[in-house]
Amino acid sequence: MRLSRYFVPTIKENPSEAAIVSHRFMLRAGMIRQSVSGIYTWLPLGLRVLTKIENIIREEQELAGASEVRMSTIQTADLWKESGRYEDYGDEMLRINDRHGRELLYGPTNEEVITDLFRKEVKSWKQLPTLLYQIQLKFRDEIRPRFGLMRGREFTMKDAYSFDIDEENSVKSYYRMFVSYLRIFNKMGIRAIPMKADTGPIGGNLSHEFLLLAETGESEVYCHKDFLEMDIPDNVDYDGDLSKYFQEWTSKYAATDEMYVEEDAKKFGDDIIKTRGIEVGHVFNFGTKYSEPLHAVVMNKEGKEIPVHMGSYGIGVSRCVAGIIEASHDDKGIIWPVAVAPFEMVVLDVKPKDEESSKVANDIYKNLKNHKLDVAIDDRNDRVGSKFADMDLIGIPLLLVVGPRGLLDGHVKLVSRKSGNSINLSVEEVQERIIKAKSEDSLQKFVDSI
Ligand code: 5CA
Repeated sequence: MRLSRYFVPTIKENPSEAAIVSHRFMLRAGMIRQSVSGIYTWLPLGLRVLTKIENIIREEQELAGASEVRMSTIQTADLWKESGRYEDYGDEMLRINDRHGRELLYGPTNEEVITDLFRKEVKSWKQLPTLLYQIQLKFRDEIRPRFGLMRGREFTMKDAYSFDIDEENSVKSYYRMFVSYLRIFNKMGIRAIPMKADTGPIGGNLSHEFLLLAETGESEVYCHKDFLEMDIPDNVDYDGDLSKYFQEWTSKYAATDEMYVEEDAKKFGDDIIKTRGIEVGHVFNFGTKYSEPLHAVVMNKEGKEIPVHMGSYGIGVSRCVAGIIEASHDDKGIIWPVAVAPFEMVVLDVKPKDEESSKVANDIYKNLKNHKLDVAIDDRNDRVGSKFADMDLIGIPLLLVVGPRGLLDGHVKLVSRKSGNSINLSVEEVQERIIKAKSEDSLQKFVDSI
């Protein structure tokens, strides 16, 4: 990508409407713009991050045995009347009438629609377990949309739904998703800690929220400090026994203030830290809460019709973008983890008007692109100081500075956004090292080593 032809409307001043860091930087870095209160347009840079997060989720959900679907955003009110949630959901639900006066709504969540699909398609225990997920827009008419994407009205959610023959098997599906979530957040470059949670309007009695610790979080949390260092499940056999991971990650104390019980936390003494967190995911196991009223039944082995046991599993995809920024920034701008950065690296052409150095910059850019690097070239004819400031703001992990002065000495300069450190390398060596790191899938390690 050539930044001279790219749409990156960066802003120098702090926008007055933004109360938290992530909102401020997303506006300033030209990632999003508000269209109406709590509703946003994604600009190219922001959309790149969102898409990368979505793809990490896809990869890991498929590994865990879930299949992707896409339901409609508009739903019929009839299903919600059948489940008994239509009135309960209140003003957060955006209700719409079509030209025939039929009652529709913009989906705030999808338990009813997926259960309707399931009951029409699945009839026998032999077809279980069924695990479906989607990545899709939701609408909740929040009374106070705030903090940009953190609490929007329209937002992107990953929602998954599990269907099992009995309680025991549905808990197994719950563990699958639980483990998958630990891996998903880790891949995004953040640590989200599972905490005992209240179930709210979704219902059920087994539920965990995944919280990213950050001072700006909406929830107060109490968390054992060991969770900050605990190993993420690796080489997971999703058909094996996953309860060991669940036990490990719930063995010590972690709870949001709604669920906090002082006596339970006290056992861990000073190891409990009190801080704030951002809820980036929430998983629920709610048995037959929807399958009974909606009559989602299957034939069991004995030939008897029984309601299926269900769970639902959400990730606030757009909220993750904001959450990552809250967890990773400095006063100059965002510091993206490589896995979700809009570009892994930018070649900064210091003087696009200098034919010789500009050619070197362009050759490096093309070569790295051919080697599958997600690289852009900053070939804009701006002052170099303002280009550097933009790159710091946008938060590209690796910046390769190519200018006539360095080339005279035979080198280009590689800068890590995270540490601010830089190394001078020859044109050949810099490309070799980056290509090697990319091919070994160790770009983040490489960045951290600078
Ligand atoms: N049906 C279940 C799970 S699929 C459900 O809707 N769960 S939820 O209500 O907890 O939402 C799932 C995730 O969406 C939350 O953990 C949160 O990260 C995100 N989320 C919820 N409301 C908003 C909002 N207004 N703006 C941005 N993200 C939100």
